[in-house]
Amino acid sequence: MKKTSVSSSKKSASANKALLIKKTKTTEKAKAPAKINFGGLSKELLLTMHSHMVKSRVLEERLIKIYRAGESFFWIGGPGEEAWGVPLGMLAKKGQGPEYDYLHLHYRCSPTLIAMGLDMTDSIRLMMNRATDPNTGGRNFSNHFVIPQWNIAPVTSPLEVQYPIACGTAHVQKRTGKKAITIVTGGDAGTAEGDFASSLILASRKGQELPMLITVQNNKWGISTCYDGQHGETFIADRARAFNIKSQVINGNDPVEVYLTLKEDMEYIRKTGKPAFVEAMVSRLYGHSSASGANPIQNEVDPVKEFEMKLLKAGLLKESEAKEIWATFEAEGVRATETARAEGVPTPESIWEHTYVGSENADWRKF
Ligand SMILES: Cc1ncc(C[n+]2csc(CCOP(=O)(O)OP(=O)(O)O)c2C)c(N)n1
Ligand SMILES: [Mg+2]
Repeated sequence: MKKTSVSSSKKSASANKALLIKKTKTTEKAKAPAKINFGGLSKELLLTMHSHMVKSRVLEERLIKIYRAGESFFWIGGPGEEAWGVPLGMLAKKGQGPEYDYLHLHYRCSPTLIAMGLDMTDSIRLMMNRATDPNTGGRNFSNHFVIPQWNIAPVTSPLEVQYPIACGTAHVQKRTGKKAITIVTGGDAGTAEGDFASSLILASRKGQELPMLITVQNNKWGISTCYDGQHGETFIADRARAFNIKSQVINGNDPVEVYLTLKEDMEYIRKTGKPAFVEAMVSRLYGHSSASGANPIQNEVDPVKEFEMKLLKAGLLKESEAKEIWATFEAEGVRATETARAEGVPTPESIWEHTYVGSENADWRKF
């Protein structure tokens, strides 16, 4: 009897212990970080990428709010290209002159510039056409940057002209021989322009190859024209392959894949002096521009949310930390808007500035 009782109390004690272990295991299991492959990138680098991506998204959504409030005429920008643009900006060798990388970007380049250190206020000054806009003195559209100190060539409204222009800076860099490269970005539809084909020829001539990272962000749309009806080739990257250019298609919504690809390609270009081509499949989260409504598009992958979810699941980021990151950038965006709002617009006479060196004879009425 005693034996039984001892054994039964032992049994219940061990059952309790088992229950406890099971409970702890279940709680631990719920909290246990998921094993996610981040390609060997450090936690610090992953969190920096995330922070830039959030900042860029918050900035773009602020620009859209400014447009909706009637405080600007037009919006076009980069929400949906954060996973592509941020690693690109982080990897570029920033500085002025041919010993640093040149960037010939297009109008969805805000993530790249945020990663390079762009101040939100300067983007908003451009959006609100303020005279204080350091890019154009308040004379151009949103996201049409030009930052000579960082080798950011002027973003052009005519599509694709940046590609052959980029061959020019790459040519100078080839002569300088300092392992600096030229980077060019653009959309899928624009590759129908002859300028794009010309750049592939100029970049790849045997013995005269150019140190260029040629890229296309394929969001499958050119305003309202879809990719499938417009392209005979399966991938745009296939066209680069025909010129013997190292070429690949990647998931531009995954910042880890983008970072690793670009790092490898940039090292290849710096080492060999030859071009490389990347086609990145990306999202277009708010449609083409304010001309098409700038409303969220539901069936597109949101690269910022996807990456944030992965970091949370892997235990590299806490829910509360993520909330704070978003809130901090929101507050920064509000302050930046208030600053820009209080500043003046360009004077009529300033239209003649920067037309010719020293503005001499710039006003045709004085000829
Ligand atoms: C030479 C030229 N042709 C047409 C236009 C009008 N336009 C502006 S954006 C755009 C669509 C571009 O699509 P894509 O190159 O895929 O870039 P995305 O806007 O999708 O990033 C067009 C046709 C232009 N700006 N320049
Ligand atoms: Mg497109």
